[in-house]
Amino acid sequence: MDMYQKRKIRAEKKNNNQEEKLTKVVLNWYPGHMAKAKREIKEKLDLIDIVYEVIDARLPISSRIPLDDLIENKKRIVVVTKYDLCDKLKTDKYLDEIKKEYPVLVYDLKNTNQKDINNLINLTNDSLKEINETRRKKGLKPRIFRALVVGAPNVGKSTLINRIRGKNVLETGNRAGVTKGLSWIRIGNTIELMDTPGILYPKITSPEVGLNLASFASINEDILNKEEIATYILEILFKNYPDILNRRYNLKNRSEFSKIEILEEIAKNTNSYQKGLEFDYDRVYTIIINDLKEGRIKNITFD
Ligand SMILES: Nc1nc2c(ncn2[C@@H]2O[C@H](COP(=O)(O)OP(=O)(O)OP(=O)(O)O)[C@@H](O)[C@H]2O)c(=O)[nH]1
Ligand SMILES: [Mg+2]
Repeated sequence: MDMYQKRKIRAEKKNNNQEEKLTKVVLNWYPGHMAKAKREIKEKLDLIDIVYEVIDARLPISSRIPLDDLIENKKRIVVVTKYDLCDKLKTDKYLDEIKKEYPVLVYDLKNTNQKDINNLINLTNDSLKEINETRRKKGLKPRIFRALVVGAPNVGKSTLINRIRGKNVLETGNRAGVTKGLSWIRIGNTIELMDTPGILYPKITSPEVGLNLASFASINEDILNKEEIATYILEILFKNYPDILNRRYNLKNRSEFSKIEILEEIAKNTNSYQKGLEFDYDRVYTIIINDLKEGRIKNITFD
């Protein structure tokens, strides 16, 4: 082995180690407000009749955070948001699995109508009707039902509540950690919903789950390495949705994935140059990440 080869291997090793470390950052992102939110949810659990588990249609596995410890055996409805952005064929297969355990409702929260909302309200009232039947038998007045809305960051929990309420009463935004505390929102005189901050596990066990959550802005972008996330997005699109990728960035068809080649082509086609003729890769990473986040790249499911 000559010196050049040795140096190349050493450089590759260093690169791999760096990537490993970066993924670890993603896997360990667990800000204080999440731990606090979980504690507060636990404290309020006695008040809760039913849980809306909110998941992102593009991540029907990765955006499902393990809830059993948190909500114990409360009744549950799985609410799937961003259905307008997913690969419906793929997502529906996963949803069929979830349906074996819980009722599932899908939403495009950018375009909801009253009928969609009523489906959730009626399902809630129906699932809980025994509560008021028992009360009636005891001569008590019916009481309001309380639902906890819970899920990973940025899946659309607050947007869902705004739609049900028919008014923008909660702050929303396309980034992780918009909601910081718990709040109750009253819907008519039958249901009260509790909005909660997005939560994750203290340690995400699979790098793939971490990268998937990061790709859809469920992990605060300040801590992310843009190159790592953008490369991951390109790899998944190349593998599963080559036509969508090629169309978005006017790429030529290729049979093998080449990060450098693809980044160069995107840089050219998006006019991403630094001073002179150097490509501005940082700009390319941002373009890719934002295109996915803002839904300009759609009909995709990453799980
Ligand atoms: N296209 C589309 N966008 C959606 C849908 N639901 C929510 N969004 C967008 O997703 C982003 C996140 O929504 P939020 O309601 O703030 O999410 P959240 O789960 O409350 O987030 P945190 O409070 O940070 O945990 C916003 O930009 C919403 O407009 C949907 O069904 N389709
Ligand atoms: Mg929120």
